[in-house]
Amino acid sequence: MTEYFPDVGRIEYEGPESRNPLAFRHYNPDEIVEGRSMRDWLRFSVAWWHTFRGTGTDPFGAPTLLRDWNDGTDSLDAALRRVDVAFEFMTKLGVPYYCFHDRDVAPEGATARESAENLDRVAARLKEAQEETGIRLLWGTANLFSHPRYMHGAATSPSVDVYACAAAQVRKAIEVTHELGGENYVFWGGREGYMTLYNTDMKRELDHLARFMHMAHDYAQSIGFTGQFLFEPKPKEPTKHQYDFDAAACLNFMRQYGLTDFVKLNIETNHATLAGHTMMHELEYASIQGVLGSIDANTGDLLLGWDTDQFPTDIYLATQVMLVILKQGGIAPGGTNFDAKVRRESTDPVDLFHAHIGAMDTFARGLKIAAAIRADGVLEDFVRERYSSFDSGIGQRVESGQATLVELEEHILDRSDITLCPSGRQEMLENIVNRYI
Ligand code: XLS
Ligand code: NI
Ligand code: NI
Repeated sequence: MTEYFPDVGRIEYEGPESRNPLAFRHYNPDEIVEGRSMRDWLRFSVAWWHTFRGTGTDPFGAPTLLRDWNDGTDSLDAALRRVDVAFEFMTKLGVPYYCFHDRDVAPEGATARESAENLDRVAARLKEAQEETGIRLLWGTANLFSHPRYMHGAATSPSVDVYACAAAQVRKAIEVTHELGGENYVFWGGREGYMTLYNTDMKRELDHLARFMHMAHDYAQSIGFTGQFLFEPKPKEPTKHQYDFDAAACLNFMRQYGLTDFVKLNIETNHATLAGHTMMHELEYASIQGVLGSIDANTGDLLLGWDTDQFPTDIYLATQVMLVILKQGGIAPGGTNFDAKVRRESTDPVDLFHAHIGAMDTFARGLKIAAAIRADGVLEDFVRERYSSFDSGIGQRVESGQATLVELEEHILDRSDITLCPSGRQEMLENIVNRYI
């Protein structure tokens, strides 16, 4: 069998002192943290589209990532060959999961029927490769944004024919995800939004999108797919305003249309920052409402205002992510999917290894640091103390719903000793977190 990465062997854990760039210094899959292995906390996944289909094009330039396995055609042969490439890569990396869009793994045909047949051919090969390697599918999804027919959206298209094309694609993608034992199914509304309200019936578009998701769930149930549905927020790009703007907008939509019983959120770092939030904010917001389902781990660039999808290397960021995930008790059946691409100047296949190794080590460090912070209880104790006036007396009556405005007024009416509450101690807490980094 052809080897596509002949110069790279299995990536091993060598510990923090290692100077081997093709080894893990922190990700030690069997190491136990808070009673669970790193592998199980982190549930890493490789994104098929970026890693095996990425070409390095940008709006100004042609492909720079010229891979042996991408012959420039979108043939079925190339698609089948890519399965070998991917499973060699993922096996050497030691990653337990992968994710794909239907069109990443198999070529689009002239009709929906032909596309479905192509997908079946590749799925059969994916299934074999999964069985040979033990690598599993974290989630599948459908690409409802690349084809020109989706220029006005897919489940929010003004054309019912286009809506039906999207339905056919999603039906098939769910079926294949199910066949491959996928643990989740993702909706990212690539063009589910608008460019101008002058031509848009927002109410009808939102109604149609919700109907679409209900139909997807009905279909999933009819074939016995019990995986988790995930909705992925993103504020803009490609459209000017996406309906799935951020966690709050998604959750409001899910509640309005009765979707919360079967849909959770897949939160992506670069999308959080594009929406003007931190990743930690989005995760915490989703988690406290019981809808944090999975993460797309990447990062944006401080100076670039678009979705640069870079590999995460920031230890503070990973620590903040893992603080929320540990507090939630884990993220399964979701995982940590590297929805990230190497820069177009990183032209060698080995750069794909460097990128993933760095990202996995960054998250492993984030996990260890977050666990250490939690073990000492430094943040938790401070926060608990900060709200302790609500633990008893009238504070407790507020929380249990017994207190009234009149009673609260009486509580302070004649008092002149109301202080500027205790200090928030932000700088001290930042210094404490730095002790653990
Ligand atoms: C694009 C999205 C996409 C989804 C899957 O910005 O992040 O990659 O994760 O369709
Ligand atoms: Ni994503
Ligand atoms: Ni993205």
